[in-house]
Amino acid sequence: MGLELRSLVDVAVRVAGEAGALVRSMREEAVTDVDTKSTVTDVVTAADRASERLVRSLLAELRPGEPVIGEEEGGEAALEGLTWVVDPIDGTVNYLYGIPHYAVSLAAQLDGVSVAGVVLEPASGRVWTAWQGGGAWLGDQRLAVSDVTRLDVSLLGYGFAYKAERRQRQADTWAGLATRLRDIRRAGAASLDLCSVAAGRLDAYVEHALGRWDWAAGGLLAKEAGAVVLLPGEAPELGADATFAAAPGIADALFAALVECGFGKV
Ligand code: LIP
Repeated sequence: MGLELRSLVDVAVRVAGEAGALVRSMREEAVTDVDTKSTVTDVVTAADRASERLVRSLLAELRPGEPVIGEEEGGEAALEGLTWVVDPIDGTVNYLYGIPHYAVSLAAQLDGVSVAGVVLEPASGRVWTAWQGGGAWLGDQRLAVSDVTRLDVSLLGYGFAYKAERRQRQADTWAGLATRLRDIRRAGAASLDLCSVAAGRLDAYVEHALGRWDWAAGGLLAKEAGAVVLLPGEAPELGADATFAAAPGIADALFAALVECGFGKV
């Protein structure tokens, strides 16, 4: 199986690489063709759509018959066998504003569990990869989570919901949490936040309301790098749609602090 998973990573890297090149090349035109989805701040550009179309077309050629779930065109997971999960641009708001912190995220899932994946940064060229049992990598550098053991010196990545009323409740939970941490970072791309946990650039990351495409590749990277990872539905105390990834030395303390500060009720 190891060889097969490695070959899935190679497919993902090739496909995400072509989509990333397209996204980077068409930004000037793409940001003039913007729509919104769930709220006026939840944007989708022509590049998001073009990237997903390209990913789907390439996968149909390279992996015929395997279903694809994508942020812009949806899709259903296969009842058996492999499903591909794509976020054609993760960090779309950053892309729109010209902030070079966005990614193409592509993962292969077996029965809904990620087994291989890539998070590719078109702006920097950085390629993050992982496969089940094969570790997490940035290029050819093997990744490991931080060895932090104290919450009060930990750096937490976070994301806010698009819906304003939920954002207010999320902000309210910080009243109790902010004084217990070193600091927070809100970078705007879930897949890259999870990669940062894998690389020890963040000690933990939490967010509500992510799509499968947001966490499918990054969650595998964080887990393969040694993080405690809880995906939506796995930590009801943090909320039914919470994603949690933390270095093992602070995972329990952070989980308890989040619950105590009402994170699970936002
Ligand atoms: C984004 C996530 C981010 C979250 C944003 C948005 P998108 O994904 O990566 O963590 O806070 O609200 O969901 O929409 O750019 O693919």
